[in-house]
Order: sequence, then C-alpha cells, then structure tokens
Amino acid sequence: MSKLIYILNGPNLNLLGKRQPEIYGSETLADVERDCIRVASDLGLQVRFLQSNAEHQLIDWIHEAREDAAGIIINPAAYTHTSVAILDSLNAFDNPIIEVHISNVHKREPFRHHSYVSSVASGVMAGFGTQGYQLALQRMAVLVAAANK
Ligand code: DHK
Repeated sequence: MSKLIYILNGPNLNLLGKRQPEIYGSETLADVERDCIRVASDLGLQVRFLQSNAEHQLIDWIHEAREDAAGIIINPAAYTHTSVAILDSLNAFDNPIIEVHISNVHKREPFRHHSYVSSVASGVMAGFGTQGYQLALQRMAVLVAAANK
C-alpha cells in the first residue's frame, strides 16, 4: 500500500494565484494540488492536500496525521512566524516533516526570517515557487523509504 503524506497549507493560501502574484505566482492552490497528486503517484505516494485559515484546524489535522501519515509537508504561511501551538503539534508527530514556503522568506521582511517550524523540520524549501511542493515530495519519498528500511 502506498504511504500517505499530508500536505497542509495555512492562512491565505486559498487565495493563491490571486493574492500578490508578483510574490506567490499565478498558479492556484488547486493547480498545486493537482501537480502534487501527479508527482506523488509517480513516487508511489498518496497525498491528502488540505488548507485552512484556522490555526486549530491545522493542529487537528496534524493530530490526525499521527494516526495515518508517513510524513507531513507543511506551508504554515503566516503561522510559520507566530505559532508555538503548531510547533508543539508537529513535535508530537514522529515521522518526517518538510516545511515549504513559496517565496524566499529570507529575502523579505525581517519578521519572516524566523520560523517556529524549522526546528522540527527535516528540511525547508523556500523561494522555489509552487515547484517547492513537488521538490518536497521528492525528498519526502527518500525519507519515507529510509524510515521503512
Ligand atoms: C506564505 C505566507 O502567506 C507568508 O505569511 C509567509 C509563505 C511566506 C510562502 O512563501 O509560501 O511569510
């Protein structure tokens, strides 16, 4: 059976493609989901692709992932820079975590340079546009295979 990867997206990412396209590009979140499903299937993985503007909902999905996910790819969006609660929930997840940012947060305002999530992530993708999700899935496939050796 193919392993399940949760791909979680935080606040405002529902507006992807419409919001600040000069920063986040013109692809919609539905486009990203479609590409992730295709790449995951080529890698022998399954994805559960989710977005919420609510911190508690992201935390509930992270708790749910404890039951059935081999890994989590998360773009916590603005919660990256503020949420100890999301960090705590990720600390309760035992499988690999990859953090994704569409933009290069290090090139942007100083408040975006700190991430609460990075301390628990195996790796961080930033500035690769929406392609970062596909690159994260490729890396996740390697981490999941290594964990099952
Ligand atoms: C998305 C957001 O909404 C911002 O709050 C983060 C992240 C960066 C991104 O690049 O995907 O600072």
